[in-house]
Amino acid sequence: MSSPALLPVSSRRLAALSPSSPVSFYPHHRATLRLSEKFILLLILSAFITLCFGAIFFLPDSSKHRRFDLGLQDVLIPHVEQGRSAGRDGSAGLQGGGVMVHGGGEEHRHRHRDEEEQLRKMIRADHERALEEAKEKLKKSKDQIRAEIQTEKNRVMQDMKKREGKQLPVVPIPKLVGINNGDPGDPDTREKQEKIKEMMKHAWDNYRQYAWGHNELKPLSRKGHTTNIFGNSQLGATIVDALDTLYIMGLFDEFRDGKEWIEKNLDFSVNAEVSVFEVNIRFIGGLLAAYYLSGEEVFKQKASQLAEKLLPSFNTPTGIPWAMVNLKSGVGRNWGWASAGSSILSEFGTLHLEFVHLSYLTGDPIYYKKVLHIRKLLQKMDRPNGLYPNYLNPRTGRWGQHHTSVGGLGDSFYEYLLKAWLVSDKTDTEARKMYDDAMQSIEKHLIRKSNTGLTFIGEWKNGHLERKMGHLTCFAGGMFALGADGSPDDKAGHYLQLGAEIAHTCHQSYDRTVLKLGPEAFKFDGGTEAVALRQNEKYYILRPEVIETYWYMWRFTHDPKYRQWGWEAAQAIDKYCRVIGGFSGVKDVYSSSPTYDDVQQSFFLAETLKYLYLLFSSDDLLPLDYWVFNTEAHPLPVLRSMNTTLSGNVALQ
Ligand code: DMJ
Repeated sequence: MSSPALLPVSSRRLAALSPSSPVSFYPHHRATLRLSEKFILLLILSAFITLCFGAIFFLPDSSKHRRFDLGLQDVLIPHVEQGRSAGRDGSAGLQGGGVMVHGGGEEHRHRHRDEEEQLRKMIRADHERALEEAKEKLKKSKDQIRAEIQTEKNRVMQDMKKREGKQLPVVPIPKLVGINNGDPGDPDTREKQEKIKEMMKHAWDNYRQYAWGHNELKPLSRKGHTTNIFGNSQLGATIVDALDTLYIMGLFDEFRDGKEWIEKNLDFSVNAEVSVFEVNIRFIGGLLAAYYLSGEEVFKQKASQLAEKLLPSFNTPTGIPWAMVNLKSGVGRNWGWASAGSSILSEFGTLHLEFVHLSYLTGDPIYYKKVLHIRKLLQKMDRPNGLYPNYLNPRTGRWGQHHTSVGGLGDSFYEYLLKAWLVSDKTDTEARKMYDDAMQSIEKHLIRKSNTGLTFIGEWKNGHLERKMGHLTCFAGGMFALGADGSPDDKAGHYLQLGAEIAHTCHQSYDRTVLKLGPEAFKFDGGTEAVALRQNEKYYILRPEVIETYWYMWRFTHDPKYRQWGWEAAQAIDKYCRVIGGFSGVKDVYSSSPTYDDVQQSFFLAETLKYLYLLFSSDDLLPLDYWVFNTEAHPLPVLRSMNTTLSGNVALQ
């Protein structure tokens, strides 16, 4: 079939060009011929294209593996390289050096498939591991994220408040320091007062020289010291804790030095996990007291900056704060040693005074709401024998171990119930009622008389009374005296008497030692009365509680024995705890040649020396009608105008 379409191109061209050809006379016919030529060309072209596509799709594909490899190349290559190098040093690796090595033959293809399979498994395993890790991280950071969100919320709230230009309450500056700076009047007492001031200078000057900016001083090593309660960061705890004592004693140059350090160096945006309780009582309490005494704004600012940093610790399912919080991340947690992940009563229950003042000064109700929430929660809970156990789980809201103490782990919770009432100018009757109820149960279950008639406060542990009293418990003498006025059924005399009895017992714990300084804990078992038996309870670390009780008892009774007992303690401290580089705790108060612990605790300057100084001053220096001392002896004024806004019965909006 000689169809024109099948003529060779050259013949077709000739036919078209030849003048003698019949087609040249019939133009239409000529056009028809051209069209069929085009059609043939098109056919050839499409056949060619079809051939090409066929080749692409149907011919054996040598690049098939390559396309698969490329899809995972980013993931595969590191493994291949790994396989190669592993193979090189002879250790485990991919046989044949990995998938990128290709060869011919069935055997090779098999090996190739195995390697691929192996790689896929590795990749799957890697992905699963990465996924698990990511999940874990996500879980961990949830708390952190929540804390950060809360901190941010707080900041925004604060900013809004400021922008609203809300009128803050006028700060009441009650009689700050008394007439003639608390001059006691008689020369003998004045001399004692001066001696205490000299001891304060010795403690401060050495800290200033050897440990400036550190939390505490090591008076024998003459260098800085810190503990985990301050997150092991240098926050100048001694400076902040000592400020108001310096001010009260009229040591104004030292006070100015401290203020300057705070202005320039005290920064709470540090990656430090601190104790919420300790930082509250020492730093917030110390800064607020310094502010109220001196009127210097910087102290108020620093106190509220720190308070904001503590707020994330309340982000728990119950609102009971964690014991510790990281100042930077806001992540909180509890002490590892606390029963079943619990928070500690004396820690979450010792925030009220400072937080009420923070709300008062900043105009932000958040602080007050946080502590009021804790109280409301405690009120609702069942109490075994009417006693508050020391441990409470912040996740479940359930009590931990049933252990009750007016000493360590419980102490200042009771103190703050009473002081919440006092700081509210006695309008927070809810707090007073809780205090009175608690005291009733404590008297019934924990307070006993020893064989020789010493009144002591024991500890309730696992269903029985442990006849042991801690140095820390000795503060309770002062608390009973302070709470006597206003007690139910007109029992003021009874509580004042109870305070006197505790003061007497604690004095005995000092008097029965060689150094005339009290041990950390003492027993009332069999023939033992007010004496420590265990070696690890014989130390004295410059604690204030016994002297604190002497001072309250002095204020309420003016019985000269309290000044006498206080003077005995001051002399013993000066004799046995004073070293060239400051004051140190001692390890055994029953030994005539005691060894030192080499720590000058910040509370020695905040509390022990302050209470001693006040004991030898006139009553108009920080009168108790106007001031309430926080548990670290930082005086905060009674908020007389707060009765309608901050009493326990009125919820702040
Ligand atoms: C102080 O930090 C406070 O008094 C606290 O309440 C318990 N104890 C120490 C000093 O002993």
